[in-house]
Amino acid sequence: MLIIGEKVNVMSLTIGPAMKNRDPKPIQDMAAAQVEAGANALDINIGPARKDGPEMMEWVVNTVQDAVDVTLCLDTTNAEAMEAGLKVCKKQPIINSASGEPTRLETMTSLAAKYDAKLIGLTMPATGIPRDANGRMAIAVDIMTKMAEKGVPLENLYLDPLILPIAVSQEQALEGIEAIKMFRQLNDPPLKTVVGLSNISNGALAETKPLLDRTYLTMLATVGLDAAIADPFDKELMDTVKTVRILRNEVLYCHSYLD
Ligand code: THG
Repeated sequence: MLIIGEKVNVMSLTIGPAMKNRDPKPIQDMAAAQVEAGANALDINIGPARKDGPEMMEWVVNTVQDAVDVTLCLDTTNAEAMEAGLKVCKKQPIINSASGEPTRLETMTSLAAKYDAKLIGLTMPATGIPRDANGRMAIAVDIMTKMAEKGVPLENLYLDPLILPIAVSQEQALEGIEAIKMFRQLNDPPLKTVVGLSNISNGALAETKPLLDRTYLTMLATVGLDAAIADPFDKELMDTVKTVRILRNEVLYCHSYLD
């Protein structure tokens, strides 16, 4: 199970202004602290960045790379900004993300081919949100087909069911689990899967958020989830991740496996 730290995010009250003012310190501190806390990769979320997207993404990627040496997951719908970031990544990057929307699917899969990047395929239709696991599967197949057309190896694809908040659409939590099961069956060896874990607790009370996140992670782990965009500063979540790695036989057990 791979953990992609979610905290370098333009929505954050410390990171947003630092991105705008090109102030490296808060961004580098946030990157280093997440890696220290156990993140294996970092999501770099600059939002839609309509104004100076390419220049902003290039600067943020270089800033983060000066502080840490992990895989970067570039999170923007702005194609020019995505390409500017991909150009300067030192390690094989992850494009976050393509969706079922035809222009975005075409552009992001082309970029994955051009830069030998991994790609998160968000199984979100051109309009609205996916209704159930079957709706998500149809988009997953579209994304897979486009990947094959561009010659991107399927092992570079992570399918994302798009997790919705439990407080808003309670019936969708199990559809997300079902989608992970079904995505894996699309190929042999199984396709890889990822979720934005904290989507599940978005809008819930602060005291229940951590419990919602780590219980859902455990349920997703049971059906084979490969990666999660998550909060590495949630200590109990990270202990759960370590325990999942032991129970799935990904890491050799020893009594002090939490240390
Ligand atoms: N799939 C993919 N990418 C994604 C998501 C996904 N990127 C964005 C998002 N979902 C995951 N990233 C974040 C980043 C930051 C926060 C949440 C998700 C965040 N949340 C507030 C916090 O922690 O304080 C709380 C928000 C609230 O509950 O009000 O900062 O699904 N491919």
